[in-house]
Amino acid sequence: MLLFGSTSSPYVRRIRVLCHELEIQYEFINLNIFDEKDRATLIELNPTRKIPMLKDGEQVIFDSNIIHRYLKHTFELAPLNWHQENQLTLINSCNDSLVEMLICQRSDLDTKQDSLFFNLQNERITEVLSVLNQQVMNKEFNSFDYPEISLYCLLDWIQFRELTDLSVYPALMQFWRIHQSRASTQKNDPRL
Ligand SMILES: N[C@@H](CCC(=O)N[C@@H](CS)C(=O)NCC(=O)O)C(=O)O
Repeated sequence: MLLFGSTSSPYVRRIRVLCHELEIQYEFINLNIFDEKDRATLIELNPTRKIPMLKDGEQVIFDSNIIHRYLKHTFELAPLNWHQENQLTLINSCNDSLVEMLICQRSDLDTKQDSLFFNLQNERITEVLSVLNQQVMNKEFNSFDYPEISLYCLLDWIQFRELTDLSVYPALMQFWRIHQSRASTQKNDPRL
């Protein structure tokens, strides 16, 4: 299996951490999606033009969440329950908004301005992080399955890119610190 992605993407990293935890072998193809040659590879394989994607023989799977489902199905592992699916939706919504905001910043837009698009993203990010903080306090992220892995990758990416102040979410900070020492997260640290 080939996993196409970058070392910094939190969506790609989820799959790398998951494969490490489940001892699934794969080859990592590191793409810079803004480099002309690598972008041609991206476009050829994935019309959504987003990473990650997985190639297993002739089958190409787009989107980290579908790759997760594909791997669980292929290796006959238990799917997520509905509560975990909702946790994943929370994490994805916050992650997507932060990606959009980062792209706006890189497009030299003033993301601090009082406008509908930025206000909606900021509201979502703040609200979801506080719900996730509460869920961590309630011990609802207690194993290290895909929702916990996705949460860790989101938090570590926020810290790495300095996207928002996590110190106001003490349970999230503690969760982030605890999982930093795992071999599966250390091995694909985007800072290395
Ligand atoms: N829902 C997708 C989101 C993937 C995503 O947004 N990836 C970002 C990198 S972190 C990307 O490829 N962005 C390129 C773009 O937006 O043009 C997934 O879970 O795989």
